[in-house]
Amino acid sequence: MKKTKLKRLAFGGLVMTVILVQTACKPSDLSKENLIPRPVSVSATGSSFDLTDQTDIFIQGESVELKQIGQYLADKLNPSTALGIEVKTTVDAPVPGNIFLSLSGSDAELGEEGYELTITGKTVNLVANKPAGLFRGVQTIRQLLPAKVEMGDKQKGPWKLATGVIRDYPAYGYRGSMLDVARHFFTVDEVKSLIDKLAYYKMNVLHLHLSDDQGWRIEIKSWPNLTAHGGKTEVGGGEGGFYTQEQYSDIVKYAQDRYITIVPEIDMPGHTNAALASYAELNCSGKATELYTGTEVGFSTFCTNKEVTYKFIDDVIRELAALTPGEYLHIGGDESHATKIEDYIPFMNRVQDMVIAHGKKVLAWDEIALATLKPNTVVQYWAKAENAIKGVAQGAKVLMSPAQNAYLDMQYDSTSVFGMHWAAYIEVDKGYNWDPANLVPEIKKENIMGIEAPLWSETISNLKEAEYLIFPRLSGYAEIGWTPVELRNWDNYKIRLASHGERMKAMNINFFPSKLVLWDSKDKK
Ligand code: IFG
Repeated sequence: MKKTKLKRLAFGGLVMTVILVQTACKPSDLSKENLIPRPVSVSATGSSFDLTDQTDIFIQGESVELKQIGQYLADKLNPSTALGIEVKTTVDAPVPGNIFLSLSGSDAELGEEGYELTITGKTVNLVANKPAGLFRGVQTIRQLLPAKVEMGDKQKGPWKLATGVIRDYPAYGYRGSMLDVARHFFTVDEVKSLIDKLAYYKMNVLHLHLSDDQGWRIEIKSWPNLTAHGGKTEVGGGEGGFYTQEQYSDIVKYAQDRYITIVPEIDMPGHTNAALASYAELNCSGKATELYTGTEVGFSTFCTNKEVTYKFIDDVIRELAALTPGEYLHIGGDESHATKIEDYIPFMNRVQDMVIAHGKKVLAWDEIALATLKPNTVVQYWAKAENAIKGVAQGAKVLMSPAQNAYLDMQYDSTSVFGMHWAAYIEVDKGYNWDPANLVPEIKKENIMGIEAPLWSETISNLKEAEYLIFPRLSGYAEIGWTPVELRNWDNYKIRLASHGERMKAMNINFFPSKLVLWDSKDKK
């Protein structure tokens, strides 16, 4: 073979080798990772840390809480990586090649939920002021690994983390969603599955709409017929269901272990037919109503001028407060079209006092601003800005859930199978492209407690149908609640969202494949 040909072959082989070496240890770029919510600051140093079968998670000290967070991460990584990552304790930084979780009280800017993640070729160091911050940082670590890390069975590596430093903390302290378990009942496992996904996107509240015209879903021991009778059905006439107090406490703990607070809602004085059907004395007529399986609203009301009504409500609030570690109880107050305003106002004033007497703060839909708001009552803006503005005028904070931007039961477009469109069609871009602090001029950032995206369940009846409405819009609301508005824009977000299609698939989420997003067809990493 002529020398020149041999030389050409050798050169070709050399080129191939260089390309292979390059690709294999292609320096990664932390600033190009598709994190949602987008972090406050990312600085890349251009190399990578390899998770190997020698990698473990070390926590500083013996804290049970930190061990739980370390174990949570190990349990998320081991099924797909099969690296057998263990949680170990240490008094100081571990040997290189490991992940290290520690608390420092000294970084005020990070606040309660912020974290600093420093990744070098040798170590992964996650620091926060509080355990909640470590837990939020753990979600970032998950998202820095290839999407297949979320698979439940062994996947091919390598498992690399791009190196650099991420400093991150949320814009708002209340970042949540709501699940209406009254129109259609959702099982404990379905609620836990939703909690897992809220955690992945750093959300920290799940509001459970536990009672309405079509169903009462939480056991109240002093009024057992509420669930025995009022929990028997649901929209469309299905078998309904309810949570025993033990099951509700199981949900609360599952959420708490993920640094998510449950906010329970007992809607009143309207949206109360399930209770009125369960106890005749709660009706002004003294006669129990029939169970209702339709989807009309505004036709029911507690009898606001009977003392037994307030005895009932106090018993409900007492039992629910005892089961709820979170600081808020939600008392509804929406669409009380069957309650005269002159009865509604004293009713809502009196119920606020009951909630406070049981050691909780009040959350309620924006109509409550027509009453006299107690000092810590928060107004949840859903329909009428003028109500929320009245709330601000009374010195209340506002929880932003504007139906035309944030109602997850709104159809994406006119072809959507599930949902309604009385407020708007909300495609993924419309759900993302708004700023709570600039939506209503009279509601400024300092008046806003946070954001919540409610899912009403008139048109859905199981988790897969719920996921179709919740995702991918939820990650947009999570970013609105977490990321500074100056770092948010649709053109940047939709690229990051495109890579989350693979992540949502890996997590078996039945998301709506919006045509506005060029979904990654395979796991690019
Ligand atoms: N408004 C009602 C909900 C539900 C919703 C459906 C609120 C606060 C319409 N009240 O939203 O019960 O029916 O989109």
